[in-house]
Amino acid sequence: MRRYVMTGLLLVCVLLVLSGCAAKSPTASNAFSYACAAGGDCGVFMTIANPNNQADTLVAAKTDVAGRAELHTMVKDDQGGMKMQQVQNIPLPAAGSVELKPGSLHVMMFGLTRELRLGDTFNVTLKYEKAGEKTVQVQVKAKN
Ligand SMILES: [Cu+2]
Repeated sequence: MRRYVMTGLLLVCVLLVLSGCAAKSPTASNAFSYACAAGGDCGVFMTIANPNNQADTLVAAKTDVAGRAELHTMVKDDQGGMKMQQVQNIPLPAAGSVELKPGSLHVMMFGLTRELRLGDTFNVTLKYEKAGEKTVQVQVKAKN
């Protein structure tokens, strides 16, 4: 009897440890870009949900279809318009989500190595401070 109780307790402990330690990765969904010419620059947008009760941070992005990728946001310029500005990282709140969307935060790809046509898909690898690297598939959509 005592053995079963001990085994049961052990199992509960293992489950607690697993649920506490096996932090889930942030997940990016609805990743999209617009059609872009080869050699051009192109923004990538998506929603990133962080299911963990610990904050994480998106620190970098890279892709095979561009020379390099940066994290960007949009800020007001001196003329009252908007301009893109590089950010060092994008914070992901605990149990929250961040939307990368036109006119706001985005992943910026510079020097496309190929044309991105409507309906194409390509991969972008996101690097999180805690969760490490995760690859997301991006769909090339029409601008509405
Ligand atoms: Cu940009």
